[in-house]
Amino acid sequence: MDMQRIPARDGDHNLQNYEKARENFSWDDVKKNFSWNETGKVNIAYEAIDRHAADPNKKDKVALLYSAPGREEKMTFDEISKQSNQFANVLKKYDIEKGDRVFLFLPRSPEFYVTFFGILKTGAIAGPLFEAFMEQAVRDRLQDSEAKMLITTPELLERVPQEDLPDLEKIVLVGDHNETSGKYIDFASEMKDASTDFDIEWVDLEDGMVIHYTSGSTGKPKGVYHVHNAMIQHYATAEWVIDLKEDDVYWCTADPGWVTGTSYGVFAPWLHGVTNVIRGGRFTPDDWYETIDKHNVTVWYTAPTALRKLVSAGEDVVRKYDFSSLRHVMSVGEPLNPEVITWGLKAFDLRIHDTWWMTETGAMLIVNYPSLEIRPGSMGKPIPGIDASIVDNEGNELPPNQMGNLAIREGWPSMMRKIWKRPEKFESYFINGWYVSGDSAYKDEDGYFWFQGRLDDVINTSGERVGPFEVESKLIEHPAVAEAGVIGKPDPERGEIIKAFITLNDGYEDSPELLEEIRVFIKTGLAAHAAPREIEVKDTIPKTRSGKIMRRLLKSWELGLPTGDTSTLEE
Ligand code: 6R9
Repeated sequence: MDMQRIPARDGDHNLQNYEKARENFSWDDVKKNFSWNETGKVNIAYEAIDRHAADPNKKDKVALLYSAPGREEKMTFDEISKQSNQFANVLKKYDIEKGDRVFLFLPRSPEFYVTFFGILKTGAIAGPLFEAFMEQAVRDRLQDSEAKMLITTPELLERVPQEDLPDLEKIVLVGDHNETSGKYIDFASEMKDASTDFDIEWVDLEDGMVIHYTSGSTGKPKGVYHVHNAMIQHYATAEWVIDLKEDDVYWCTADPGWVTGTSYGVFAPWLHGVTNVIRGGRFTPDDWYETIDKHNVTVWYTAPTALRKLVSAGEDVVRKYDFSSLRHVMSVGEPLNPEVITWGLKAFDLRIHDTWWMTETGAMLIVNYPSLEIRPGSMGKPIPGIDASIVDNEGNELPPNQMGNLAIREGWPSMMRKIWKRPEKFESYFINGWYVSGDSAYKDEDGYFWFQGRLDDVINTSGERVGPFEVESKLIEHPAVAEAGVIGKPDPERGEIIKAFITLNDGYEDSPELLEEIRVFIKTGLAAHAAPREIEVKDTIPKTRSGKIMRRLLKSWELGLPTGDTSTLEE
C-alpha cells in the first residue's frame, strides 16, 4: 500500500523540522501569539477579527472574498468588526446573554459571518446548522440545545417547526419578508439602527463558543460543545499544517454547518489575519477550478469527495484553468485515495495532504506536513503536543502494525468539553486516559497512521457524517414503513451511500413508486444527504434479543461477507 512515497516539497515551510517541534513541545509557546496572554481578556472574536481591525496595517485588508451565483462581495476586517458589533448590539437589545444558545440556519453568505461573530462577541454560544437540513433535523437540534434565538432567512423559516420549540423566543429574519409578529426581528432594519461600537464580553478560555451537532450510531445527534480555548489549536495547526502566511489567499470548501467550516473555514485563517475565500451555492467542477483561478487561491482545504469529482471530470476541464497560484492542498473527512494523490501530482503538480480529526476533537490531530514525506493512504503523523496511539478495548497500547482503536491521550486545547446535556455520552468516549475515536487504524514502524474504517455504524457519505438511527427514526414515521435498518454501502465516488432495509406495514406493496416516495420523505423531512440512495424491502429486520437492529449483519448480507457471530440474533 505504501510502495510509492512522495518526498517533502522544497520550500520555506512554517514547520521545517517535525521531530524537533515535537520534542519539548509546550502549548504555552503557542499562547504567546494571543493578546489575552498579556491582557487576560479573552474572546475568540477579538483575536480573529477585532485585533486586526485595530491594527492600522490590517484593518483595510480583505478578510472575506465572497462569491456565489449572482453575488460577489468583499469585506475587510474593519467592516466585519463593525457589522458584528452592530449585530451584537441587536442581540443585547433582545436580551441575549453569555451562555445563551443562538443558532444560525443560513446559506453560506456574508451575513453568516457577521452574525456568527456578533453572537460570539456577546459571549453567547453559536450553533450553526447546515442549510440543507429539513424540519426534523432542525427540530432535534433546536430542541436539544434549548436555543433562545435563531437567525434564518424567510425561505428557510418554513423548515422551522416553531410550535415544537418552546424555548425559541425570537427569530431574526435575513431577507425580505412580511412577518409582523413580535417574535420576528428584521435583520436589515435593526442593523441600520445599531451602533458600530460594542463592548465585547470578555469570557473565560473554558467558556462555551460553538455547538456542532454530530451523529453517533445510537440516539439523536449529539451537541458537541467547544470552548474559546480551542483557538490555541486552530492557530497552531493553521501555522504548521495549513502553512498559512500573511499574503495567502485561503479557501476552505466546507460549509460552516460542519466543524471543518468553522474551525478551518472561519477561525484558522482569521486568527492569522489571512484573506478567506467563501464560495456560496452548489459547485460543479468548473466552479471549483474557476474559484481557484479567479481569486488566485494559494492554499486550498477540501474533501476527498470533491477531489474524486474533479478526477472524474477529466483532464480537459483541468487544462481550461490556471492553477499557478496554488501552492498547498489539504483534504479531510474521509480516506484520501492514493489514486487521488497521484492525480493531484499530475493536475496541479502538488501533493495533496491528508488530515485526520473529528467534530469532537475540534481541530486537526493527525496530518501530513509539507515538510514530511507522504505515504499515500496514510493520514500522516500526530501534530506536536498530541499523543496518538492504537489501543485495545481496555485502553492498552498495541504494537506497530496491529489494528485497533485510534485513540488520543486526553487533554488537548480544542477537545470538546462536553456533550450538551448528556454527561454519560461524553464519558463514554474515554477509556484509561485515552479519547477513543470510533475509528480503527494501525501505526507503522515509522509512526505513520493508517485509517482502516469506522468501528461503529456511523455512515460517512461524501464526507458527511450520518447516524443510522436518525434515518431509521424518520423512516418509520412513514405510514408504509414498519421497521428499518440503515447501513453505509461502499461507493467509489461518495465513499459510502446510505442503504435502507425496511419492512412494510400491512396493506402496502413493494413498488418502485412507494420506495421513491419513501426516499423523498426522508429527503424533504430530514436532509437531502441523509436520504437513502437504495431501499430494499425485507420480510424481517434482524435484531438482537434486546431489540437492537443488527446493522452489522445487514451489511454482511449486502456485501456477501461472512456473517460472524450471530449468537445474539433474535429467534
Ligand atoms: C473533521 C471531520 C469524523 C470522521 C472520523 C473518520 C472520518 C475524517 C478522515 C477520516 C479517513 C481522514 N475522517 N478525516 N477518515 N481519513 N483523513 O470530518 O469531522 O464530520 O465529525 O467526521 O470522519 O471516520 O471519525 P466529522
